[in-house]
Amino acid sequence: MTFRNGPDTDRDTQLDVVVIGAGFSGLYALQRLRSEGFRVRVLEQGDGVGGTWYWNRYPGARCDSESYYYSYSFDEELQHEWEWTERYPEHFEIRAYLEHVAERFDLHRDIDLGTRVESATFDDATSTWAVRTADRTLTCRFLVTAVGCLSTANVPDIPGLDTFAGEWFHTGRWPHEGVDLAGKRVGIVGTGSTGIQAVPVVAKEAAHLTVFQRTANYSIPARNGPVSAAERAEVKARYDEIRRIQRESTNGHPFLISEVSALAVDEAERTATYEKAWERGSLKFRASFADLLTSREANDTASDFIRDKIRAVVRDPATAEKLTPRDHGFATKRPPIDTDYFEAYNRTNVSLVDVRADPIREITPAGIRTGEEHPLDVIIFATGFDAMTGPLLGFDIRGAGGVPLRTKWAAGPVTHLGLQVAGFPNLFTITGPGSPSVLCNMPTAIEQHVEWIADCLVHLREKGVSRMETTEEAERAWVAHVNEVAHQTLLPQASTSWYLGANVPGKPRVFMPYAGGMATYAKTCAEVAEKGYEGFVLSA
Ligand code: N01
Repeated sequence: MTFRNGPDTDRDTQLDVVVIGAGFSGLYALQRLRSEGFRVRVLEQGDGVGGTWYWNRYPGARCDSESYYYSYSFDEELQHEWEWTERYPEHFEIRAYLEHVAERFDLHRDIDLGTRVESATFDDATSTWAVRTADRTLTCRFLVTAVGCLSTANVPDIPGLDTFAGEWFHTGRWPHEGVDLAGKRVGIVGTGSTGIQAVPVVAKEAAHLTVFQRTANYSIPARNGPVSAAERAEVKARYDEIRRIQRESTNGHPFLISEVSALAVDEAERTATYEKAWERGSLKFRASFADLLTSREANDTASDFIRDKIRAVVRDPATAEKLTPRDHGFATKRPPIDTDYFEAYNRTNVSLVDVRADPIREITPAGIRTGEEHPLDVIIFATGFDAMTGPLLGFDIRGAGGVPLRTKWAAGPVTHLGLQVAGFPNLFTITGPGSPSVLCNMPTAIEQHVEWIADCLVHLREKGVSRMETTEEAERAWVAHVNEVAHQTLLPQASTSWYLGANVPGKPRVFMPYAGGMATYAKTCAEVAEKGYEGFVLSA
């Protein structure tokens, strides 16, 4: 049910918290904050809950984390009653799950769907936020952004797109009624996680698929399949342990990274380890050895292993060579997993264009022109997102003194713990830049943030604090730490990575997520709270 209020009702003006977004973060923020007795309103631009999963409905869209742990852990009954059907849930199953959560916890009564926030302005005099939508203004003490990290579609500015006679779509804004690709000549631009999921599915439906690849990518087989009753029972019996490992891990997954260096074992043992991980499938491949993300030499062993696999799968040697990544190491960009991605290039109706060697010059009414014209009926942009900062800068946030967040972040995002920005009191950013977020299984990162914020607001209420704001000093120290930690890894070296903002022309190159690991990060956040919110100024 959707509530739409007239202006100046009590419900609009006497809120403790406004939460922006009703995906994984916003739903849990509402549940948790409301259960602590706060008056909360959630504003969601989509016409349904689900956030990222409300919008991403492209062919092949499913989660790369396994279903049983890409889910909430906060409610024992919820995790025991929900039955996942596949090892990796497809988009509609995740949406069904989130809709179930919204129903189960009676969340809809405090969510306004179809409500896009246009601006949020902090009022110094009252220490409140005014949150404006198209038809009203809500006033709240605390503003919590739950806008996601990968929700602002990046459609490349290619000349001639408006002249294209066929249809074009961005994967992150896929039409809800679906797109009939049968018998069509389809082009997919982009070979990140999304493109790699879509290619094999589209290839089966389209008359012909042309993939436009700028950067070749590594991918590990997902090995998807149905979840058996026995597997389900086993997971449910072990849920406590699974959730504990998730919280104690680097990436929020229920496995720990090996403590053995890839260089400490001989080649036969190393290859056997990789083979086993390849056969098992999943993102766990990157946990095979301790130093895949810290030693170039160690990383080369994994990268070479996958390059060999690509050559073994793809029958045409020239295509295999084009598909072989050489400009970055495995997992230094977000590693995709796939179902028959490389195999798709063995089909007679799939062709590959290397747009680094043969760049896209323009889009014509008939298709995409590189050195030659590729005739197309449909273009699918799997070109990713203006990640992490895009969703926060997509509306006008103004902090103390009317300073726009866009100005504050002109040279790149700065935060303390990825949770607050100096000069923006009472604003909390769930999975903001500077937190583990996208380097982590998202629900694990989200739950930690929501719980920290909720505990913090309870503390402020108990102490009679109406204004909380991080200091520039704490922010500077955290940004320096985030950079230092990132540079202890190979991650900043992948020059085309969206972690760095490199996929969006003109975006400042800043390594955005915190690479120090979820467990370390959560411990730091807990210590900050224990020390009376060190690095934050609390005032009445
Ligand atoms: O986006 P990407 P994505 N001309 O930015 C190319 C998450 N995710 O949507 O690498 C030609 O990774 C670009 O080339 P390059 C996951 O975290 C999660 O695939 O910049 N090509 C690249 O190949 C993932 O990492 C799931 O040189 C252009 C591609 O487009 C994140 O979302 C599933 C171009 C974009 O790849 C983003 O993945 C799917 C241009 N002008 C995704 N511009 C889950 O399982 C860009 N490209 C939850």
